[in-house]
Amino acid sequence: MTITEPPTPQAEPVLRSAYQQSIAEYWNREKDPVNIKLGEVDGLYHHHYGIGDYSPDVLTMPAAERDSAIIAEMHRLETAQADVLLEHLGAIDAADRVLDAGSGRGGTSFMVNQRFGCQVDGVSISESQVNFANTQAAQRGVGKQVRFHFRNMLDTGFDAGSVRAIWTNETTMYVDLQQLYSEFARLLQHGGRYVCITGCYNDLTGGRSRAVSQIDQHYICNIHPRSEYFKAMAANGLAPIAVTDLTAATIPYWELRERSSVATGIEKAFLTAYREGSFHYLLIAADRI
Ligand code: GPP
Ligand code: MG
Repeated sequence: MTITEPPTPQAEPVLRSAYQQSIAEYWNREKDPVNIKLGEVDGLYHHHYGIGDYSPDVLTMPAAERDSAIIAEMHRLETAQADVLLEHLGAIDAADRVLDAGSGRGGTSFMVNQRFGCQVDGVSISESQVNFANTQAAQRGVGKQVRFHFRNMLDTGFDAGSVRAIWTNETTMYVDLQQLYSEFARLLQHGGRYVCITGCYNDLTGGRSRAVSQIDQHYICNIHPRSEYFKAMAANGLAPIAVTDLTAATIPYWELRERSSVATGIEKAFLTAYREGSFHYLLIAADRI
């Protein structure tokens, strides 16, 4: 009797569902001035929001300077948000490897590499974002240290125990948290740190408010309730060490954004959701135990 080898299993496709394909299409097409013009301020392209007070002077500047001053101020607040995320990553050595899960155009990855000198891998299901971010890495001269991959954060293919830290900067609303944290638990070294900044809805107010549903619809995402984060972390060996409610700190960013030339129309929904208490802007840092 001859034993035939089973055929080599085909590598799983990066995009696993019609839903993931629609998200990839959205981000492959996205060239919104609210992200591009802000990124052009200093070459750090973010895909997250801002925190901290803005300088009221930008609103009373002469018309010719006003618009670019507001854009620079919004960019400063977005970079301040990423700085807070970095402060929660713990001790990272230059020899460490870290993962940006949902890396967008690379802004947070470059800041982490600049601060810690470590190797950063970013994953995104948008090939346009991956190409954009890799071009940025080459231009910045950090192409050997900061690499972006067309991979799915639910199944990165990276080795178990290979990363010291992982962060998700406003990306978890696109995925199932149990699946995500099961993958993170596999990737993180014992004692490795996970930092999440997210918008989540308030379990206490009972389900998704109208404003939260509008945000979901705008970005084709599924905002999770606050409680879901802690359940999924606990179930996957991630023990929270810090939880910071950034809601009050992000409201000025949205107020400024609403008055800017790059407003996208979603500003009112964020302001309503935050002010009525149906939605929180949360940072959670957790250790892999
Ligand atoms: C995108 O940032 C962030 C999301 C799509 C996730 C939604 C976030 C929540 C907190 C619910 P972006 O910078 O690409 O968005 P925009 O184009 O609106 O600035
Ligand atoms: Mg943006």
